[in-house]
Amino acid sequence: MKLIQQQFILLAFFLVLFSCSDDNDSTLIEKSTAKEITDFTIDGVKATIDKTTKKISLKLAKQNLTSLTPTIQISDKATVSPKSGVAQDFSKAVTYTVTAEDGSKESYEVSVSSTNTPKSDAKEITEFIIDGKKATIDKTTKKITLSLNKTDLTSLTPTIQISDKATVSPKSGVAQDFSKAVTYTVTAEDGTTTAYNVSVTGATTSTNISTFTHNGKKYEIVKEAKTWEAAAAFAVGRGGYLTEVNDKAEQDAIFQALNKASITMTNTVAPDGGGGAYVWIGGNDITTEGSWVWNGNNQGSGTPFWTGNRTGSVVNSAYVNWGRQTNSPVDASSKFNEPDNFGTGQDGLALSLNGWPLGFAGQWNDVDHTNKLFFVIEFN
Ligand SMILES: [Ca+2]
Ligand SMILES: [Ca+2]
Ligand SMILES: [Ca+2]
Repeated sequence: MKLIQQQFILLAFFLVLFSCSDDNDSTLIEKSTAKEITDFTIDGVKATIDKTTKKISLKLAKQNLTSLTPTIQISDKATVSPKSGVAQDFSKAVTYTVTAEDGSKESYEVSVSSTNTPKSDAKEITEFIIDGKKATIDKTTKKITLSLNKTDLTSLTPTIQISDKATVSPKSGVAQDFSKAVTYTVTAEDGTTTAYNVSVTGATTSTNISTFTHNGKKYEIVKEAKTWEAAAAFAVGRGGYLTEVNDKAEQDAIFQALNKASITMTNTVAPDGGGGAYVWIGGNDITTEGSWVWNGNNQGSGTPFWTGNRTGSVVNSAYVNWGRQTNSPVDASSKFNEPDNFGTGQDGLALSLNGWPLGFAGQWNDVDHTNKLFFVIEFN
């Protein structure tokens, strides 16, 4: 009985052993659970793989991330989807799923970023200052306006603030002629541009301008030294022209007003005019030597009034008051000392304030038109 019992136990043991042997096929050759991404490389750059959070990150020195092909190493016997060697759009995060041999899965989130930040398109003028006064900047119309308490706007130096990495032309700190609108172009880092229109309004009256009238017309004596051309441009900017002296009455009225205008002689000297003090009036022979014209707005060809040098002659009985030895009325004979086109050339018509070796105060001299002199504006 004991033997049978022992045999039964033995049989039962073998039965159990045998029945277990079917399962042993799988438990002995266990399927792998490994499902790691061990290496993730794009363009030769290895990603950082966080094994805990399953996040993979990679920085590339390129801006376009929409089609990048990674090379992926994974655990033995695992598979990955999407596959290694297949391009993906990394402009957003891409999820890679690794499936282990045993069918279990792990997801990795891959984020690629660019070390190339895009070039800035910022191109604003944020501040525009002249003489400490801030201009008004209209961001919509790109118009910049500023009013200053001065009459001479021909050489003002703005200080300009612009967007980071942008450039502006003309540059900040460089003087411009604001007697007319000036366009400033701002170029962003990415090469795009914005144009700003800058208008400066000057004072309408000033201690630098004395006004008088003659024969129903208004005149201004401007006590700011400019070249003949700049003076003409300034006159035009104010709605007038450098005065055209048509007769003795007008000449006398102008000279009388000049004498009352509190002019500091040393501020309006023509060195080539015997070192005397002068003001510009509207004549010149800039275009053709010896062809003197009234052209006080510096537009068109002007009205001829004198031909030749000091031995020349008037055109169409025009009034002239060239420098001469005695302060006598104009004589038809050749007694003028001017115009003499002295030195390297003299093409601007100046009225003397204090006389010079070849003429008296009030008389005219041709002097270098690039001298900077005060001037007289006539208005119609
Ligand atoms: Ca006149
Ligand atoms: Ca000349
Ligand atoms: Ca001269």
